Amino acid sequence: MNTPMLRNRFLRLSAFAAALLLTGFSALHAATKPGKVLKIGFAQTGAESAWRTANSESMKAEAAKRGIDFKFSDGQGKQENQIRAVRSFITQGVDAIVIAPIVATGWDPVLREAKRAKIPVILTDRAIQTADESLYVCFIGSDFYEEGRMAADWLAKAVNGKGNIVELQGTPGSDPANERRKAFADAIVKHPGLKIIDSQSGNFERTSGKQVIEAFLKKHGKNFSIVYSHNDDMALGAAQAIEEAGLKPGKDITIVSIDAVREAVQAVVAGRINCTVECNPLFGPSVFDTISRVLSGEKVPKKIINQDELFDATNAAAALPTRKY
Ligand code: GZL
Repeated sequence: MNTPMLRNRFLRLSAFAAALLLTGFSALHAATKPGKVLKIGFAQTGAESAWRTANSESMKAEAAKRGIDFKFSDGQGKQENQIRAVRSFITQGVDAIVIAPIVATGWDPVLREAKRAKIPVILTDRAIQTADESLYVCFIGSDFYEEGRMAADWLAKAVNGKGNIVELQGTPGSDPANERRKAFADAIVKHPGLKIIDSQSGNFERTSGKQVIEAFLKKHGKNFSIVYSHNDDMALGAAQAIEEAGLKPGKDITIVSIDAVREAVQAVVAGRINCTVECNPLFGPSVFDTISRVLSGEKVPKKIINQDELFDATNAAAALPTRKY
């Protein structure tokens, strides 16, 4: 092939590469063109708890405020519903997909479909287990391991490192249940007087939390003096079961929980729950800010962690008036 032919081929290839590059960028930037209405799909886990209600409201309110065409899907507690919703968002050609993955595994296939469709995926609230971190842009949520550690450290001090514990676990296979269980167990190793004598899932739901503690009271009688609950809805159910058994929650049985929803902070003030570690659900603004950055081609951190604090008898009353959820 002589030089002019080579030169023409090189020029044609360069023009093709440039067109590809410009098309890629323009697709991203087109999503943020002034006046363009963003289309965002959100696959929510369900409506299992007060925390979830606050989280959904935060996302919906922020989307409305920003004039976003927001496609909200309630997974009703089933991963297959969430996966179906993500596939529908891909078919609709949304600009970005947000997922609160109900469980941590089984996401790679549908995330690969989103990647092939060049639709960025943001994970919120709960993380996933995957070998391919390129399948999602970033995770926005709390550090569940830290929450479990904070709960255990608070408890060890409150009961002088002694007592039998029953544990109310969250949704089996979910990131918060996995991390909160592991963190708490890791933290109480330092206190041989603290022992988890039983553990069962209440699926983050109030009724189930009550039923599990009713069963534990029958099975263990007075052989436990502490309930560690992975969320407030189950802790409030536990407090009810303890009362119906003629005991005083917060006094006869210490209750340590996580979420810091309003009703639980009120229960801390009333002395029915002893401590709740915050897990802030109000990250709608942070999610949509992050999506705007991503669609503008900006690099964002792989993890954006919300800060959480702890409420007990020393600070719950003062915090209550300004609690936003
Ligand atoms: C935590 C969230 C958990 C809450 C529960 O980010 O996934 O799910 O702790 C909720 O209340 O049901």
